[in-house]
Amino acid sequence: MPEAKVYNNFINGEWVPCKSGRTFENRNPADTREVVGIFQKSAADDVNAAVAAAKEAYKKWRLVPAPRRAEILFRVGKMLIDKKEDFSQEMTREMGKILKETRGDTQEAIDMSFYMAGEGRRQFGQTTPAELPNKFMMSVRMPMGVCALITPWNFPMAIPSWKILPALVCGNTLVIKPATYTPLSVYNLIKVLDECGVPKGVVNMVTGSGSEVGEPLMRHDDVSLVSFTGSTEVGKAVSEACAPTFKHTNLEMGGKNAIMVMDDAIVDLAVEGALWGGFGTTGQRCTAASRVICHKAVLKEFTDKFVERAKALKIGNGLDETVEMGPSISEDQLQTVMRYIEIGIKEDKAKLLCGGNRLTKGEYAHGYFHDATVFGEVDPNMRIAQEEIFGPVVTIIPCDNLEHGIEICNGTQYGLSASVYTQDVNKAFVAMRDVYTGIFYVNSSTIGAEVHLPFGGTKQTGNGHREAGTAALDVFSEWKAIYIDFSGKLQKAQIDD
Ligand code: UN1
Repeated sequence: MPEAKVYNNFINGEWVPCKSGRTFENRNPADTREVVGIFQKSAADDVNAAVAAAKEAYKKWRLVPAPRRAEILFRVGKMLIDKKEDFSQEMTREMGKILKETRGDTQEAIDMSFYMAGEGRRQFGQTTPAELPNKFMMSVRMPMGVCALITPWNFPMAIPSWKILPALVCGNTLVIKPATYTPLSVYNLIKVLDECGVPKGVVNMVTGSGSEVGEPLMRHDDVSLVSFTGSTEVGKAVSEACAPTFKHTNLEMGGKNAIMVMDDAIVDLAVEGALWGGFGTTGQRCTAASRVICHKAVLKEFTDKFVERAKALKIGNGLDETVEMGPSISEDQLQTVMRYIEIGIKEDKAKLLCGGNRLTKGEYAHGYFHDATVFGEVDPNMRIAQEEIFGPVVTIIPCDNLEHGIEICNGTQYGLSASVYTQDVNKAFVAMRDVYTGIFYVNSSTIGAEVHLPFGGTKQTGNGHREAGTAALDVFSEWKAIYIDFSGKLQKAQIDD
């Protein structure tokens, strides 16, 4: 294997090693013999330098007209198009998901670049008539300062782009801490931003662990906002750390998303959707369809077809274009998957219909591979039907009718995404109204959100914010209401003459 490249932090417009000189390896989860890159194992002093740079740069960046800031974003979108294939190949090597999906991930960053660039000429506020004569009023968005962005490994470029690009177009500066498993994709994105002309200090990247980089970053007094995507457990810690000073937090966390298959569904279509939603990204999407709630009338047909297809999925290194499912991200993640399968069999006593095995032979010997696993006759309260596994495990839960299906669908602590397969428009509308999730699909899987609608969930999936769409602007800016009195005298609102 060729010697791995060393990648530096990006602080104040310079690529610099961390102060302690320590590094960590980024290895390919499909073949751990391959070191994809060597990254900086940073700590609080590196974070402090990055935040100081971002704080200084904010003074000028907030005054750059938004359409000018957006010109950089347009260039970023164009450069990402040119580099899409290389970046996607590198992403598959560091993260494991198949090339088709890493191309989609890079594409999502391209889409977000152009979409947020458009916001350079929008960011609309309101003007409204005043209740007093010779008085004008309006609302405008204002930036907030230094943003701390803590991003996950499952969408290594898309999710960083959901945070970086709206933060920038609104006039903020930022420090990003990429997931330790996937720093290369964030490095690639930051390099593009630099080459497209982002001024020094506006964007900073510090790599390293959650405890050594994430913690001091989110607790830093000069950080105004923490935007985090990851587990509900860590999200809670972020929320608690930020609460005493009312630092803004934008949290995107877990899901236990369900596809509901009704008795009038086109079963083959539902099978396709359940495969894509359940095993795409090896089940490691927050939006993964980890539950299928299936009407008893079509349960046997759906289950037979779904299990047959799950068994036939081609598993392997995502760089092979014929492979349909890659490895889990890490040994830890794989152990979690295996632990839940054991819980499914022993504690829940659910019926294992296929899968349940770690793959270790031949081409699988050096990776974190597991076969596609399906449990049938699952009770909605079983742990495998309630807890987020984040792996290639799907539970099939029988239901009696739509109302029963919706009750099961809503019966978890999460509320990210859900879908219904039905040919009945009335049922579709009832489901659209009554399912309490942030994202809902009709006759499609639980995955596949586009960048110009809000992304996020209810209950313990989030804290009421949404990423993407114009909702992202609400995360990365604050409203200011402005009143201008041109009467030349003191006019008093709400006071009788
Ligand atoms: C995630 O599930 O972690 O909607 C992000 C989708 C993608 C983004 C998913 N566009 O599935």
